[in-house]
Amino acid sequence: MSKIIVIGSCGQIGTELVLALRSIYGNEAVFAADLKDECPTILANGPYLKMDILDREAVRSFIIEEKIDEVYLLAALLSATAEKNPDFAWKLNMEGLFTILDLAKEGHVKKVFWPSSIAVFGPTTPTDLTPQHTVMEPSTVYGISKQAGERWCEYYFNKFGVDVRSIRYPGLISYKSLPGGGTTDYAVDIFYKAKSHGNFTCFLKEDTALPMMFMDDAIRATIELMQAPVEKIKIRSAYNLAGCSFTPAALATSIKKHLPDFSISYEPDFRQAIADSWPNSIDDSYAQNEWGWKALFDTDAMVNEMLEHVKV
Ligand code: NAD
Ligand code: AKB
Repeated sequence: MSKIIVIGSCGQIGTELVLALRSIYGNEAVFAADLKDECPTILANGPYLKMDILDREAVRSFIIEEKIDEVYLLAALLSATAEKNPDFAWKLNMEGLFTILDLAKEGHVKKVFWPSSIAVFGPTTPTDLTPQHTVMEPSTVYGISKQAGERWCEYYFNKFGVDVRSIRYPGLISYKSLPGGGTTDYAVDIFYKAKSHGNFTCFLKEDTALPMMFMDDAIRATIELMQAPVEKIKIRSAYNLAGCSFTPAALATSIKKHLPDFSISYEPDFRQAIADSWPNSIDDSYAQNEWGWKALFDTDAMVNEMLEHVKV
């Protein structure tokens, strides 16, 4: 039975990923690890430890002593937060990755999951149905760190045989935990404001289309990618992944089908420039063809789930 650690477990993805992995591998087999002192109640069904991914020696000791087989490395600064603190974002997003890739290179870890993002694309990338292989000139520190991370993952696979797997997640939409400082966060906040206030002020312009995905699809994709037979994983940088794609105006229209009095207004801020540099939609045919990926939630299905489950 595999022993697993999820580092950055208390964030938007980690919370749901830990719960999903525990339901497959057993509660005791999946360690949740994060900077936070206390284990959040939602993750109290299994082991939790306080861990700073930047403390390379502590991370190495734990993983070696506990004989961890698989690492999911989620700790990072996201796009909007990273722009406010670029030096630290670069340090956090890169150093943690090297610590884990080196452990795998030395044979202490069998498999690594490290997420990339649609932020690897930039203003010169084709915006509609962005292909897997295309121009990538990211203009944010977050995107630069993800692109560099992808290159290093591929390098460690080619040179050292490290079994590292990755997805370019779109903006993720969830109700079990809140997003942590991204440009796509509006697409979660809108549901809380729609239910509590009946109106929402969006920090992006109404016609800003972005690739998005409901969290259930993202968690399923992550687990399917990690469970896929090694010969099916031909891309060792990161796979494009598509869920749904919409503008703030289109999302508001979908919400209004349930809440007819809902209204939206627009006050774009610095995140508009980040969003403008990212694709409108993604071509994920490589993920579909190589390991059988298929999204289940379109925009209306995601909106149904969010409005049903968001608690205000
Ligand atoms: P998040 O900000 O919600 O969670 C990150 C977690 O990492 C937090 O709980 C934080 O406390 C923890 N953390 C921060 N610094 C740490 C450190 N030094 N040591 C240990 N833990 C630390 O982020 P998320 O949305 O869950 O994203 C996880 C990963 O997925 C990131 O790499 C992110 O770039 C990537 N990603 C997320 C999205 C998305 O829409 N959520 C999209 C694309 C890619
Ligand atoms: C962000 O907006 O920074 C993230 C992402 C798409 O990587 N949600």
